[in-house]
Parts: sequence; C-alpha cells; structure tokens
Amino acid sequence: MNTVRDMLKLYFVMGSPNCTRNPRQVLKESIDGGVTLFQLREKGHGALQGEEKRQLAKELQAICKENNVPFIVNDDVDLAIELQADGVHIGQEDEPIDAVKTKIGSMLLGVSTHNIEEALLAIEKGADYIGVGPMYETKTKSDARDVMGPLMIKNMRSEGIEIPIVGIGGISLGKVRDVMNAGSDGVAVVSAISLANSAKDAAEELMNEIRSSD
Ligand code: 3NM
Repeated sequence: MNTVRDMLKLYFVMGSPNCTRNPRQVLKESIDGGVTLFQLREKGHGALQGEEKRQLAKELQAICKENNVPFIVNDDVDLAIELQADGVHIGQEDEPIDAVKTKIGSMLLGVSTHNIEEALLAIEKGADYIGVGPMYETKTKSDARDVMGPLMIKNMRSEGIEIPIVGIGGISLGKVRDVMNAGSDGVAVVSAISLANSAKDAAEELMNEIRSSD
C-alpha cells in the first residue's frame, strides 16, 4: 500500500468544466503519464449534477480502479460514500471536518487550508492530508483566496506541522521545484494537465520534475 505522501506526489484534480475533451480520455492519458491520485471536482460553469454527475463519477472511478490510482471525491460526501470512494476532499466552507470524518470512517480525508490555524484545526479533527493554496495565480477557481506562494508551506513546516501537504493553485511545470522545496509532498494541478494538448506528456513532465526535486 502506498503511503499518503506517495499518493500526493502528482495529484490530478478535475471535473468536466476543466476539460475541452472527454474527461474520461483526459483521465486515462494522465494516468498513463504517472498521476498518483485523482480527485473528481465537478464544480464551476456547466458542472454536471444529479444522475449525470453520478454516472461520470462512476466511470472515472472505474478508470482509476483499473489503474490502481485512488479516487477522491470533492465536497460531495454522500456521493463518496455511495460509490465507496477512496476518500473525500473538503474546503473550509463545506461541512465541519469532524462531522465528515465521522461519516466517512476510514476513507481518506483531505482538507483545503490557507493558514497555520486552519492547518492545525484540520489535523486536530482528523485530516489525513491538507491542501495549501493558492500557491500562484489561478484561472481555474473563481473564488480562490489571495496568492500565498510556497512560503506558506515553508512556514507550516517551520511551525512543526508534519502532516502530508500538497500545494495547489496555478502550478505549472516551472513552479514545481519551488513548491516541493518549500516542504510539499507533492503538487495538485488542474489545468496544467486538463488543458494540455497531451495529458500524458504533461503528467510525465510534471512527474519528472517532482522526482528530481525530491
Ligand atoms: N483549489 P489550476 S486553487 C481547486 O487554493 C483549487 O485551495 C485551490 O487549478 C486552493 O491548477 C484551485 O488550474 C484550482 O490553477 C487549481
């Protein structure tokens, strides 16, 4: 079994609004390129809902299963439980962390955090990993907070925060090294893979950079 730190190396986060091609194809290619964890984040303009969302989730989960890549659901705790996903990722505006933890039992729990207080609370309430962002300017999340840069991860590590961390927000190939050097266990990306001409090549290049930064 991979550790959470291993899984976080190249974390691909995506929903159908983030793709200009079939998301199933994009996910397949990205896994061929070396993605280590996948999160379905079906949010934003044109996001699928209800049965359509459930169907997409099932198909993407099946692709992950075939390739031994853990499948995480953003936000929708009920869907994650129904599909027996490998985990749930929640933000600060979602259900309280401890309530989600109680519902999901041993499934992985990821929490988006933006400062040291939120990180400490997430740890206290049972998060398995935290996302820290936005590292850089991002066009993908319209309500993203102010850019904080990799320094926030560095500060968290200096404060003794040891939980697995993944940086997110505006991370492109050239920025991977700074995020990793700040103490991140991996990088989480949407558009760097979802909008690349070849999701496989993009993932491969990101993974090479992550490995060489370790
Ligand atoms: N969460 P891209 S930024 C989903 O700051 C998400 O918590 C963020 O997309 C946070 O890699 C973000 O295309 C979007 O910039 C990341």
